[in-house]
Amino acid sequence: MDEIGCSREEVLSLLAGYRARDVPHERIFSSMCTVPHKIALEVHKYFASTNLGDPGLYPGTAEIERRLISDLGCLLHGKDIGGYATSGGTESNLQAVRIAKKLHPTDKPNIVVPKSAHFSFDKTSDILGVEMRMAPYKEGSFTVDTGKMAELVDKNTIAVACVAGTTEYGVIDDVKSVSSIALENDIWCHVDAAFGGLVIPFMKNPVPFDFEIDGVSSITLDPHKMGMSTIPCGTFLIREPEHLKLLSVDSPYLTMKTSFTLTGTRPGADVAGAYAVLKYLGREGFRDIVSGCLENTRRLVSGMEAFGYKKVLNPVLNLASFYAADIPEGWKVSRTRAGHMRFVMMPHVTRDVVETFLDEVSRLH
Ligand code: 0PR
Repeated sequence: MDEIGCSREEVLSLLAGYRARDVPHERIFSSMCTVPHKIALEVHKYFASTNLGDPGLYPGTAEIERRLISDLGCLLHGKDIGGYATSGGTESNLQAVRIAKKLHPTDKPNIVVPKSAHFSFDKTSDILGVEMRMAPYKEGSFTVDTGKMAELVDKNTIAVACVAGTTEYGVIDDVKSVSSIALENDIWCHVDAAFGGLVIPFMKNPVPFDFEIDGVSSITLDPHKMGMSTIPCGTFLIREPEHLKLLSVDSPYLTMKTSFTLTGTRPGADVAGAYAVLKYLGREGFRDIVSGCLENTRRLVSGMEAFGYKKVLNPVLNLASFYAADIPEGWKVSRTRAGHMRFVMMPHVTRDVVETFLDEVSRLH
């Protein structure tokens, strides 16, 4: 750190230089985050100094968090759903397993997750000392084989999890069958809808994946993905709010005397921004955005097929995958563990972006 500070202009120009090295969003197909909605950005600044870790000091911002959770809970067919705003899907998944562990004390706890489970479950397993058992895919699909999943459950299983909008292929597990396994064994059922939670409800004829299904205990849904909030904003939604108390520790000198969240200091800015996006767009606005992303996904697939690239599956959500493809210079496309090219068709991937990309691909031939 320098002894003497710089001028505002110097600082801004220094930082702008670093920012210019980042990949522009118009070239990013590999991210589940996107350019925040303009209303989220505006609100973020206004709430920048708020800390939800001490909600008694910010009762207004705390009320926004409650409304965010309640609105998302309703969207996911819940009644009086509990929860809180997390730092993202990783924290929400971890908290679900923490609760399951408290509910089912055993010497050698295990969780059964699909092969598609996000790597946050590996972290969860490591941190909590809970064995992670991976259920394979159903033959010819990228969704979990629920029969094999049931076979992996034993007396030490504390939870089963499934994914609604998998990270790699954007497919949706059979949540109903997974929740039946949970109900039969009287264990926790967690649905990781970090990505799909703000896509599936806005599709035509959405498949059931949420609190509408009896056995579902908790859901991860990230506004910082398809909710176009500023980063970081995840949510952890829980059917029985009382269960959050299992995570409570004393926080005697704060305005709240107990704390069940994982982090202490928690930003209110992204939470207010996420709520602003919900209010501003409404269900209608989200339906438009989702339908645009799905349309662009179909356009990418048909464009790539025209060049002879084979899709791995018919896209379910706004995520496309191909067996192999030549990618023009400067574009960011990721590969799945199986080596497939993966395109996440976020709101920043506009029709123009898709056409520019396809045009550049055409010039490779
Ligand atoms: N659950 C699912 C289904 C996810 O896809 C992700 C992250 C998580 C949980 C964890 O969420 P947090 O990262 O918020 O803790 N999915 C993306 C991924 O790993 C995250 C991401 C976003 C990665 C933007 C890269 C990127 O540029 O692919």
